[in-house]
Amino acid sequence: MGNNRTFTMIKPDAFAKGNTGAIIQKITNSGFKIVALKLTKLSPERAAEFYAIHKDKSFYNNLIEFMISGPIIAAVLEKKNAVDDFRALIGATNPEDAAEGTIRNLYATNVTNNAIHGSDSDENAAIEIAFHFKEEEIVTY
Ligand code: DGI
Repeated sequence: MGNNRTFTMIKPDAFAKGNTGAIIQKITNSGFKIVALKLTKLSPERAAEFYAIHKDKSFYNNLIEFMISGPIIAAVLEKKNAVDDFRALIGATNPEDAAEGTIRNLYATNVTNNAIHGSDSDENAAIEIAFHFKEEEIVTY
């Protein structure tokens, strides 16, 4: 009852280091239900569209270059209070500021190579889910 959705990507650094399994286990152990999941690689165009809000930032080019550098794992997660609880689970953007035991604390390398994405609002979660998944790819169970 009352579950809602968030969107996540395991980023290229965490995938390349072989941390995908450990991260998915931590996500499911924390009460999130995976309802869609895929391995994909962002094109430069799609990465630019996903991060369009940051296009004027100093870190934008590094961010896009990093996000297209290898495969990502994209997923839709369900839980009560999914967006906020998932942001708490992943920790602060900069792993130096991420609380002990959070995914970024455990698996991120630096503020750019920070292992994982989590939507920051219900509105953005809906946009990001639709960006990566067709409705028929999201499983009800
Ligand atoms: O929602 P987050 O991923 O925690 O953070 P965000 O939406 O503000 O930024 C998206 C990504 O952009 C973030 O995961 C890493 C990168 N980024 C954000 N702020 C900085 C940054 N990269 C660098 N190098 N420096 C920053 O201050």
